[in-house]
Amino acid sequence: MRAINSSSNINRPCFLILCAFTLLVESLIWSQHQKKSEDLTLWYEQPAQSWMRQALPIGNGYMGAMVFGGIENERIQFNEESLWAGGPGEWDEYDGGNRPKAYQYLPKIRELLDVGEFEKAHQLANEQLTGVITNYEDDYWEGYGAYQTFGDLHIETELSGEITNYKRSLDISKALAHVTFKSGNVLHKRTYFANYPSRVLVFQLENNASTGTDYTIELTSVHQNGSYQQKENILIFQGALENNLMGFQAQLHVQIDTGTLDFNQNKIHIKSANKVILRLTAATDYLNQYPAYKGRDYKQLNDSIMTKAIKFSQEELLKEHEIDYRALFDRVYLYLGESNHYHLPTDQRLRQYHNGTNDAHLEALYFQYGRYLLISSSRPGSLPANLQGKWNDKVNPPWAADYHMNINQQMLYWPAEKTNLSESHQPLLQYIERLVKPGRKSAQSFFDASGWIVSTMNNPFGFTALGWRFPWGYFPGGAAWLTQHLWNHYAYNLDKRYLETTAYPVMKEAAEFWLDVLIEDEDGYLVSSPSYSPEHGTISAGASMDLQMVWDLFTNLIEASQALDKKDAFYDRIAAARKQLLPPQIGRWGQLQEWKEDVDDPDSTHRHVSHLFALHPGRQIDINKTPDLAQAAQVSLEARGDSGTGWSLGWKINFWARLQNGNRSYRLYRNLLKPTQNEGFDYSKGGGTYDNLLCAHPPFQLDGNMGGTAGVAEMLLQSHHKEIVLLPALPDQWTTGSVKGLKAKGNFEVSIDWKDRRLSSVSVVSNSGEPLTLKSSLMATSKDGNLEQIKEISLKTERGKTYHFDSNLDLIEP
Ligand code: FUC
Repeated sequence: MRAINSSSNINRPCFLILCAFTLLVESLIWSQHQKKSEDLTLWYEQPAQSWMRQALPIGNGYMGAMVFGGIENERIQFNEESLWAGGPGEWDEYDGGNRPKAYQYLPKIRELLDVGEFEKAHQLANEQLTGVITNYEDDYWEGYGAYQTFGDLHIETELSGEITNYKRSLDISKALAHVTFKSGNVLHKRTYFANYPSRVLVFQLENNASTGTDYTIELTSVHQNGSYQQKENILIFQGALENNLMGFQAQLHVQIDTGTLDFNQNKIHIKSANKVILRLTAATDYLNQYPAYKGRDYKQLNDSIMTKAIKFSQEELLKEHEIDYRALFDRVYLYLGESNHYHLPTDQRLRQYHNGTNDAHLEALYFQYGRYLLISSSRPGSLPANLQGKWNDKVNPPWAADYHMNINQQMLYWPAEKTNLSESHQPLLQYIERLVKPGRKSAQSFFDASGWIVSTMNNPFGFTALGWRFPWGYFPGGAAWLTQHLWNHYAYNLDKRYLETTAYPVMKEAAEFWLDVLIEDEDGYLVSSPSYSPEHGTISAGASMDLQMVWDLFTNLIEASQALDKKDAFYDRIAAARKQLLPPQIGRWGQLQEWKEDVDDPDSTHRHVSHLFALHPGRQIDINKTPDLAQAAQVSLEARGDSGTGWSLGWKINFWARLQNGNRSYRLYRNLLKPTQNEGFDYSKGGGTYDNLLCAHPPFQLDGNMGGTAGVAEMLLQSHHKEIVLLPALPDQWTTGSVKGLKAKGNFEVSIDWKDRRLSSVSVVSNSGEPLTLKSSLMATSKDGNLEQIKEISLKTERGKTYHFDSNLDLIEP
């Protein structure tokens, strides 16, 4: 009342000015708010002590680097993706691990399984159905190898005066890392980025001291079989791995604005500079070509990269980087709500979050971080991201930082198509094609079968054999699972040429293996034998996961054949075999059976939940289409519990999303974001998240990050069947939000705004002009004001058009 009275005393121009001022202030506050919620920066108030937990990753697909942000002594550890020990260079008789004629023992093993002699079957399989390496005992698997760290840059800065205003940050919306601080009155600013088009890492050191600052830059490496030389302003580190004589070279170009430069062995002394620009590139003679895996002219490659890169200024390289990176990253926007913790550094924020506070912005940041990490570790022309992406500081990293095919490698790429990063999927897709040649030989050696396989562990030298120990090494289904990626690439983008010339032949050969090896059980069902549910239980005949993966592969092939109008004899064979597969079974405690025998232990909380493949990433089990099986999957999932290693939590987020239980997915997402310091292998307490938001298996594994990102996408949008389901697993916490640019099968890009758990608006870009079906389990307000179930809508679309829908999914335009 009083306000109205007093305003009536103000004359009109004053009142208008006041209104305009209020509006301005409000819009400023709002834009600040907006700005904060859009700020995607990880930041810290202290340098990193730990590579694994705190250093910040940057990468251009080919190379990765971890920035520590040290003040007087900065360390930037770097990698080149192909620097691998092992393979043919290490061992003359290397043959991808194959054991010639191992298949001779198959009938005996199957016979033992048939009569229930599991122990004996296991023993024989351990002796004969295993891959060959030369040293099984130590941590380093000779004959297999491991991904290697390349080297480190150490930057020593001459400083005087008190250090203040320190900040270390990584802005993932621009893929830019910064370190800033004051030393006395001198401001120091460092900028780091990884440029993909020019294939260089760029580091800029700036200071505003009146007479500049002295720096010493040192390039070091644990690889001793190398030497340093100077070529103009380039320091070249050239050598060969001692282990397999893989040739490698790094080139570091140094540019200064003022002062002097002096090269001495592996060191560069800089005096009185205000600006130092470092360009770093590295390559090896590795070539992904069976069987030699060698032959790239890496020195020439580096020369041409560096010659071009030094023609560009730092600003030009930065601009090129930002344009290139943002073209991918900006495709998806996510807003899940506000935070009260914008003012906190990321490590503290993570702890606050764990203490139970809400921080929807941190949840969105973690989602986007997965996209950042995928773009940074996987670009067209590069190798696929491995267990640690491209980041590794060891010669003997956990699990060799290899390509693990019984969940990890696939999970790494779950977000690729869904979060609109199809280009980053390409390295995996091309890598899969390259596995076919060595994989044929493995199918032949171990099974006398046609087609191709890859098993639990794979290195970039075509190790497609079964693993060297039973049972964990036994997973010939790796190939069937991988081909799901080829099919998905088609299903999301509808490139028929790709399907016909690339995906279909590789999928077909993967299926040929199964047509050869599946056997009829006593009830006439087709089963695999021996089979093994990854890393759980013992070998048997008819482990559920095998059959679910085969169902998936056969189904994808059937759909591929339909799309290509290829209903030939092979199509008929696949269709008939799919009918004969042992279907998923419901067991004695209502669970989905992990094995053909009803022996699941209700107390097992094992991290692998392989028998739920059919629920996710498969589509054989669906909450609406097969509700009984979905219910059984839920029973199994309840029994496994809500903890697990990093990737296990990631997978469970996706499972619950497919069961349309958003609150449970959300609980698991929170568990994934549990802060941890554990860098070792003790994962009995489960996984979590390090200060740098990298996932702790533990130790660090990138798959959990990607499982988390894919899980959020899965909560917001599903299209595993032809229809698109909007917000299928929206948790209570995300009452109001917005997601833009997620991809759905059928080559659609979908944007959704929602408020108070009701849709506000939906828009769909139809990139291929496919028929569109939309539905949502959310309620809507009907025209007469009642709450009603949103109806399913279907319409024809035209290529290139955008379709806008209102809160009831009624089409507004076009
Ligand atoms: C599989 C998992 C482990 C780990 C390793 C890299 O063997 O069972 O948990 O993730 O891969």
